[in-house]
Amino acid sequence: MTNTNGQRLWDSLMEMAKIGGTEKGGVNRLTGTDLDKQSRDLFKRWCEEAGCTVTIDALGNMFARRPGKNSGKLPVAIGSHLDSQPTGGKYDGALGVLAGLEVIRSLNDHGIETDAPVEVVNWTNEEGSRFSPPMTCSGAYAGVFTVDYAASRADENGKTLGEEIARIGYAGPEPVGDHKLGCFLELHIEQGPVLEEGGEKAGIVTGGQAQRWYEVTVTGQEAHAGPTPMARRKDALVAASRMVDAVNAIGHEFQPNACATVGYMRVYPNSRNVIPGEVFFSVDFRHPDDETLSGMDAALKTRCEEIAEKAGVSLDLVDIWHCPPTIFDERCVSALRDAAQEAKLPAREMISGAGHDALYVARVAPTAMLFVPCKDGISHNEAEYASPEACAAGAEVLFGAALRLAGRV
Ligand code: HGY
Ligand code: MN
Ligand code: MN
Repeated sequence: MTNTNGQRLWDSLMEMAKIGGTEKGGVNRLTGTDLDKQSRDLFKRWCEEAGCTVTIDALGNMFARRPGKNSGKLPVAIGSHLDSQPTGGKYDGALGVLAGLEVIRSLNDHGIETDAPVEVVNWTNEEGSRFSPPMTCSGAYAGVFTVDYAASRADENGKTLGEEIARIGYAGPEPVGDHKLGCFLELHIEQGPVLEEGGEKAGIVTGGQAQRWYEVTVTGQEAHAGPTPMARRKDALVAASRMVDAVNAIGHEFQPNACATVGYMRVYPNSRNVIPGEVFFSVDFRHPDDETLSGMDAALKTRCEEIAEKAGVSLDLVDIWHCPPTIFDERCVSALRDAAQEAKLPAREMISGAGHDALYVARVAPTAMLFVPCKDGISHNEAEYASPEACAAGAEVLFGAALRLAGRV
């Protein structure tokens, strides 16, 4: 017998996944789009149907509060994000938000009054796909970014996060950061293979690794693909390709644990018979240790400068984001660990390879995360899958941990 209703959670997940659903079974629900609005509207309706009061801050962060006996206490918050990657999966973010709602629904089912209020949170723009960097609005909430910086982040068409959140009607009245939380729990699929390979059903997440993001612009010279001799070319794409190879080499050289990715590239003018004059691309570096990440940073800059010099192109390499390693709060970690034990789930402790809103919320409130396994560890892919049992187990552990932290009257 469980406290939570796994079938209801699964039904809500599948209902939410219809918003921005893709042919391959994933979701494409980018921040500030009409689909983002639809997902927010649905979430808000469900929360209000569950008796919650929903407040929204100026960047669209949504807080759905279930009252506790002691309204003066700061809430136990549970949440994640409803925005997705362009070829995202049904579970990344949505599971954390809807499992939080399931905890609320289950507290209602059992007529449980908690001492502290319990809240469900949807953070704006966790993915950083349309508007970089990621975790922008939980970052602004935590004071890592100014609200103006977050609102000013523009997509490739020049539209800003602030304009788009206002356009969809989710620029709320609450000042960002004013909505204080007693603690924050985030359930997420692991997005890697560790739990599935280890046979565990729960990951008690004790922290997150460090990250650095860069934007690189390589400028050569457009010229005709026919009459221009090879020796006279300033081919921005050839130089950028060597830099991409250098990024990958750095990832392999800084093992164990380093991750290095170029996920986004624009070639200009992108015409078949023109030697590319300009290439813009992203770099995503990660490592659990900040010192080692700094070593990767230095290697990137040295090698890209050497490649540019040799190719006769110019280089503009900009550090756009650094998120140092995060250590989560022991009391929140223990609540999750004990609740997993109570639910008789085989669990392991681990740190998060992916970034999550929890990494920033941890700056201003005691925070911890819970992972559940996803099939083949695949995520940021339309094939992303977590079983109904894994999702239900995650909600059950969240319920137990939230009750421990909020207190039962
Ligand atoms: O990039 C990340 O790790 C997260 O999915 N935004
Ligand atoms: Mn996520
Ligand atoms: Mn993600």
